[in-house]
Amino acid sequence: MSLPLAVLVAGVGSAVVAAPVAAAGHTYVVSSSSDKPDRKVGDHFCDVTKSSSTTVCTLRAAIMEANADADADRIRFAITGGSSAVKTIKPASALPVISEPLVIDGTTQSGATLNTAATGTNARMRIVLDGSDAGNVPGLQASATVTIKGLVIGGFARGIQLSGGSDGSRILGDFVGTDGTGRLDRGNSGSGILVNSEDVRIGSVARGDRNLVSGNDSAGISLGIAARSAIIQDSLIGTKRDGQSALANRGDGIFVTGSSHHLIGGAIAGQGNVIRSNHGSGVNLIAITSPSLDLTPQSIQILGNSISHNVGLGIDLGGDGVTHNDKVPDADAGANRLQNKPSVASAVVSASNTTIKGSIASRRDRTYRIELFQSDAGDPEGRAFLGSVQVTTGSTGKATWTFKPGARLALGTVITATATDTVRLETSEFSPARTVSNP
Ligand SMILES: [Ca+2]
Ligand SMILES: [Ca+2]
Ligand SMILES: [Ca+2]
Ligand SMILES: [Ca+2]
Repeated sequence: MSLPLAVLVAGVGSAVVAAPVAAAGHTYVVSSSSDKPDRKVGDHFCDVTKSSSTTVCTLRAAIMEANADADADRIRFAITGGSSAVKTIKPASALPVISEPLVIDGTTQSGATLNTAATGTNARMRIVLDGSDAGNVPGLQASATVTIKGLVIGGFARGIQLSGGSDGSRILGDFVGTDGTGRLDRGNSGSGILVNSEDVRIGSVARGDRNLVSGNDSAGISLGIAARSAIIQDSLIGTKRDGQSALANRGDGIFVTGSSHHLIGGAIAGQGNVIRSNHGSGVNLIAITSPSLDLTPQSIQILGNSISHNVGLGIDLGGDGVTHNDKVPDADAGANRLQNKPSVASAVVSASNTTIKGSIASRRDRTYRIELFQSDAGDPEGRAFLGSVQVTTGSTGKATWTFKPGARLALGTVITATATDTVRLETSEFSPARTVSNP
């Protein structure tokens, strides 16, 4: 694509030229839940009929038109007919791979609303993509930058597949692997979401962007070997729409194979995910190594999440169960460089407050973010984020820390902690649990 000269010289007096962006394109409005193809691709007119007086635009036809030029297009929904407020699109075969920049926005359908709830999601979903007739194919697959918003996607091989070329894509306010109510299992037979591109964002601190990724037969979200710098925030992974009842993904909640520099959750309130009840681990980091290849996940921050009731570990570095700490200077190799976890030495209640004390032994002269969590008895993960403290190790590579939660914790509450290296941006597994006791 070439830009007009007027665009390139805009901003007279400045030597800086803005990065080229795809030209604003067309908006295609899906009016029918049928699956017919566009009748004449490339005329910027989404229509599946021969009639000159009637226009019928399907999702398949709209994607075909959007793919026909390099402009960044939008697909909106105004489907009429049928008795239900929820409109279900059942492709009879794979939809076209999205090959040009595109926004597909299911929240444009009448009656759809974004989540406003603090916990769970109360989003009203109105557009369902049902893969039960499509064969073993992905629901939406992209090789260009896409925003996929406000859609329910279930019953496919994978719900959403972001392949090479889809850098910068956004997955916001979607239900992947459930029905439109967010209560029933309509899992995709593989991962709910598979990412193999860079700078992909799944959810954000905005409540309306909260995704529900549950009921899938493999991982909820899989970050594959070609992924880099993904951000996964404020999404519900393994629960029903209430954010609590189990609707497990049968693999890990988040599965990272051989890719690096991701942020799962975040240090700002509202960025954490709920990762709960999955049949694998909550977050699992796996290296892919061979004599000619070293794809070991590094620089993966896991911050401020609620991780609980998963069958495996809350966080598993290496996919091999509990990884034990090595001695200072924590030089062992592996996923997240096998960052040592902190130790919680005591968690004691008085009449008015709770004091948690612990230690870390890792690299020398390094600052760590220690995150503290509250969990349920018998579940040494991190159900409720309590807060964090920063500590710096000296020349010994060791430091102690003290943390006082804002509220007094009940006797019997289980406390765990993680450590995140603030230079390498790598988070440990959860520490062994310590039960809150009397002094
Ligand atoms: Ca057309
Ligand atoms: Ca286009
Ligand atoms: Ca491990
Ligand atoms: Ca280690």
